[in-house]
Amino acid sequence: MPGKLFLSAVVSFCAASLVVAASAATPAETQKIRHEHYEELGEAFKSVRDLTKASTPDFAALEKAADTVHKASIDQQQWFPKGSGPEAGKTRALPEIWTKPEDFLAAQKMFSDRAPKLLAAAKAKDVAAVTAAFREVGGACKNCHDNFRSPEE
Ligand code: ASC
Repeated sequence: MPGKLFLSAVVSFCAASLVVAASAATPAETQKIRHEHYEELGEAFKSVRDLTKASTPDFAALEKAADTVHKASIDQQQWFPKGSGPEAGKTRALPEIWTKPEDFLAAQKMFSDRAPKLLAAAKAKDVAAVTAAFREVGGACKNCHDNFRSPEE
């Protein structure tokens, strides 16, 4: 029935437009959202450290924080689309992110390779393993900051 077919085409078109609209952030918005993602990651990472310092750690909170860190380690590969560098506004993200994409991906992979260990240690309620994994993940944070982020002004 052509009427029904037309209606379903209209519905699909609208649905597709919604998807496009949802992902069409301006470069400045992309920078802002990226910044917020890293703030959230930093908070979660610091809470992992703080939670392990308690004599009786809150393991549920620890696992939640480690999970946030782990998810960010995967998601961050989507946070640097072309055009969201210094040309789009004030950012500490260095141009090398886009001019040396293989090196940047390797730095991101260092993080996503190490984060699962942190989550596993939190799930196992193994404080010593969390502390060790925290240090390793922190090394991946630092490696990327040293090579792909400009110093604070
Ligand atoms: C943190 C935080 C970072 C990393 C980094 C590790 O807690 O906010 O960016 O650790 O300093 O070297």
